[in-house]
Amino acid sequence: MALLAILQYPDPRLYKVAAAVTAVNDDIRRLIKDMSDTMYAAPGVGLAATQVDDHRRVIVIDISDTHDKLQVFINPEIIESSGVATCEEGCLSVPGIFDKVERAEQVKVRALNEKGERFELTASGLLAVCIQHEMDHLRGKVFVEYLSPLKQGRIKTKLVKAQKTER
Ligand code: K1U
Ligand code: ZN
Repeated sequence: MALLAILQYPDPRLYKVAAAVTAVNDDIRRLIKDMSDTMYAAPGVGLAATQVDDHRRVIVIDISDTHDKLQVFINPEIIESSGVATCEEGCLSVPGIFDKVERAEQVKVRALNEKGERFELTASGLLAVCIQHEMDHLRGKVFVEYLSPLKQGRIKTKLVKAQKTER
């Protein structure tokens, strides 16, 4: 089992835009395994490759209580969205910070699975929130950027201070 280091906000590498995966091969499957081990150990319900400093379009999500319903999204695209919902979000790259974010209530996603097969899925509730949150990571966006500049400044100050005392 390989646990990967999770980048902490405001690390500039979190702002990189991920590139499309060109072949779903053993290298990508190793990344998926390492990312899922890292997500379960954190613990979290999702993880984007960006957060482990790998800038390819790969997401893992498991919103089950039993940790046995891993969902893998390679090169995800939202092809339909509807409604508006506000949900309290957290992020493994922004430890200890939770705040409300408004997003689409339902999304239809097209992606590849770990075998390289194309699939489409319609999601609502926590899964829809998680998909949108992780897809934001792939385009270099962290959820705190939806908050006011005042809150963003406070969060940045708090986390930079915490990271200095950790060293
Ligand atoms: O992207 C990430 O850092 C993962 C993030 C996903 C997420 C959760 C909730 C709303 C939006 C996005 C997390 O997993 S934060 C940790 C968390 O929410 C959690 C941890 C353990 C059990 C249940 C939830
Ligand atoms: Zn996150």
